[in-house]
Amino acid sequence: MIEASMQISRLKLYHYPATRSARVKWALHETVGDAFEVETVGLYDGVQYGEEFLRLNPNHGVPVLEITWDDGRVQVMLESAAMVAFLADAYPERGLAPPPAASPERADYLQMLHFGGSWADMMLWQVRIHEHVLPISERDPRTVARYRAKFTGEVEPQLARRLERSSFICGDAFTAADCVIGHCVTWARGYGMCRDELFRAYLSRLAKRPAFVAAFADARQFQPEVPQDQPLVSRFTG
Ligand SMILES: N[C@@H](CCC(=O)N[C@@H](CS)C(=O)NCC(=O)O)C(=O)O
Repeated sequence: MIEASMQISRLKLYHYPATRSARVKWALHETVGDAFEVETVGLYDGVQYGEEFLRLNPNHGVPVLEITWDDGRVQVMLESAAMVAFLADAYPERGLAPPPAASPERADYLQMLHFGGSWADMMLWQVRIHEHVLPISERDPRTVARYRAKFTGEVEPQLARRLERSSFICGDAFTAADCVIGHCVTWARGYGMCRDELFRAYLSRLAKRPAFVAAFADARQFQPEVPQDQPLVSRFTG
């Protein structure tokens, strides 16, 4: 049990440029500035399947957020959307989330944060692994076509309707839900989706935030295609 009075004494992010860990890096910059540690995990080299990393995260992925509490306890979180929500609540003075109470604003914020982190993410992941990660013999063009159509036909119009009405995904104020949805939109655009002007304008609003710039400063290191001779290809479980 974590008591409400406990303080965070150290935060460390296990990261790989432009992947889901960039959502968390962005939320960290929004909340604690540069006061956190970052370790880059060599995903394409298969470091995430090594014994040491698997002890940290049996799901062999980034992000991992290591939280050291002021009593010395160390805890890890393994889900990016949960980390973003946790950081917004842990630093309420940053104003990144409606207060955790029963309110329409809180319900809408949680709805969009998780819509990005699970529903939209699931479709983007299928497209990504079947276009660029799995061994070529295991890639399935039908899966790509199915989830591209589902994303553009179902997800995009829902996001677009919101962005027609307001500057950010939950209204005219930026929230931590934008760290997740904004990341999904950059991901989708990298795969040729979310091409409407309204998505470009949304990203340019997000890109004015210094925390966004800091979080994505290393994005150019990301190569979408995992070369077939990289250890990741033979070990990847999807
Ligand atoms: N649901 C997890 C997914 C984490 C995940 O799959 N991360 C990918 C990068 S975006 C990864 O590290 N994959 C490496 C692997 O599975 O080998 C989250 O959102 O944090």
